[in-house]
Amino acid sequence: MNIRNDWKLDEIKDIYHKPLLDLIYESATIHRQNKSYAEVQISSLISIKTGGCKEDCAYCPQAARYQTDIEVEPLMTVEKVKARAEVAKANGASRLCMGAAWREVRDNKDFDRVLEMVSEVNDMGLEVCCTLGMLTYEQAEKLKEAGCFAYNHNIDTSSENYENIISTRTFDDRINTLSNVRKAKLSVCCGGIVGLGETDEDRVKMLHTLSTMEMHPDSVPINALVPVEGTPLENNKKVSIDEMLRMIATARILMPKSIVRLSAGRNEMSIAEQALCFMAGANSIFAGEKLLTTPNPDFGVDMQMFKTLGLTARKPFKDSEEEVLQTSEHHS
Ligand code: SAM
Ligand code: DTB
Ligand code: SF4
Repeated sequence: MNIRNDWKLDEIKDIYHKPLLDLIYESATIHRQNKSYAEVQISSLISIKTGGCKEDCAYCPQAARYQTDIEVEPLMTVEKVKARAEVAKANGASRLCMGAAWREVRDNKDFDRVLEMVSEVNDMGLEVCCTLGMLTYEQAEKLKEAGCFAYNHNIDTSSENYENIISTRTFDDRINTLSNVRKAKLSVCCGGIVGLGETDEDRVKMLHTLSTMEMHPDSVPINALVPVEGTPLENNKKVSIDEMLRMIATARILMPKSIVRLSAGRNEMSIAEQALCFMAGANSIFAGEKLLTTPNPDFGVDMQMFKTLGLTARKPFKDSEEEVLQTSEHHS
């Protein structure tokens, strides 16, 4: 399969604006060239440090400056994280993603504790992903050494729209952390949010940034905004299914080997709507009753959906020769 990093904005625009069923047919055709198109990777999220964040991301219930119902909680204990990881593993998750409401990682005792969590969860046979805010190269290396597999750091929207959503850091700060993550040979998880009030052009530009990276992100989460009371975006219009489908299908066509994750927003979607997303090329979800702070479908409900749709849960990369080959091919 030909992987391109030289997509032009106009090409992406043409793909994104195709008649919806033509677009889905095209992305589904590409998706089906991947042998394991019916396998869906399951990630489970834990908020290891909740609320009280210094940043002003307009969508985020964890930003200290907005009056939301979130209770600020200190960094979890390693024991508690392990217990949560056991539950996720028993429920079929192959990856555990630990999220912290931090602007950036500091070299202190808290980071040491996160490194211990990473190492313990890795020893349980789960792929570990972290999302902790900005990172230096040295910190990315430490995570890698501790057994971290992937790092999530979203660009969220187009570079042009970024300052309308976040003022406490820049788009380039984001890109800089992503390059530290890549350099430390962590798997890169990077995507964005639909429903922030962005235009179609912003969406196309965001996909352009992702698909023209020297190496495509290994996974691309597409989140629908979960509007939370007290945040500046609390009254934003609900993202419609055709908008999610356009994003997922275009991402699948542009980045054929990447995992495309149908991320936040599934709680508001029917099984039929999610089925279309899988058809269009989504091959990963966040499972478990909570995302970081907002509700998500229960494991049981998702397993029933998998059964109905004939989907299976993907094993951790490290358990599967085939997946290792596929990713190293992408990484070379
Ligand atoms: N603090 C770290 C950071 O911002 O990178 C890690 C955690 S942060 C909550 C991870 C991602 O969650 C954000 O980049 C954003 O894409 C997503 N997110 C946060 N709040 C959201 C919401 N209300 N709806 C959809 N996605 C959201
Ligand atoms: C991502 O792209 N989405 C996840 C994960 N990466 C960290 C987070 C979604 C958060 C939704 C709002 C909440 O639950 O707080
Ligand atoms: Fe903080 Fe991350 Fe929320 Fe922004 S998205 S306010 S950095 S927790």
